[in-house]
Amino acid sequence: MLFFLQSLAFCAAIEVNEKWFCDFSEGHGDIKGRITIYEKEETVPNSVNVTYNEVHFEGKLKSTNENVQSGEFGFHVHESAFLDDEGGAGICSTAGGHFSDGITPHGPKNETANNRHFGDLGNVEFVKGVLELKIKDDLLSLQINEADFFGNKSIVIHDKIDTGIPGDDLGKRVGCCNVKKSNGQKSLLSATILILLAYSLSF
Ligand SMILES: [Cu+2]
Ligand SMILES: [Zn+2]
Repeated sequence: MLFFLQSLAFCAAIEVNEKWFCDFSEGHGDIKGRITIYEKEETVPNSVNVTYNEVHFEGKLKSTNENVQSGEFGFHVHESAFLDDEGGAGICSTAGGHFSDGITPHGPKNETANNRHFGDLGNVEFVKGVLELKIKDDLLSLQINEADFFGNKSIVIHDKIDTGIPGDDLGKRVGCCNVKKSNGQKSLLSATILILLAYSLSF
């Protein structure tokens, strides 16, 4: 019985990672597919207990845009969730500008916090219209009390490479998705209950 409960708890705990998602199919653009987003604590190499959080973005996207087939294209977190009705201003226009503190300039992903927007995730690489996404970032956060929380914002893909140089043309917006919390919260709760149950039975 105990083993059964622990196995169950383990299965539920794996699901806990899938707390957020972003579905490009909601964005009316030329990019379709859904990505999973989760935050994970990492330990600084060669340290005993110095930790930092890293946000992971994973999934597979497909582009039907003729300009976005093979190559690198700008990928950013933008400041607002886009509206279903863009009001004729163009695909993903209501997503606003890049998510930032309003002070720092635009920059490449590998820059430090003071030299790029929170949302500057650089570029992603499509091959024949397919993006196998697997990136991580340590500036953004999924903790609601943090200044760099992006759980209520959007992700936008552009039809040009992002050089990281402020003022350079980022190209048109070809797809976007709104970051949303998945039902993973339920499994977090059930995992907690199962773990508690398993432990109480083991004593
Ligand atoms: Cu952008
Ligand atoms: Zn930017």
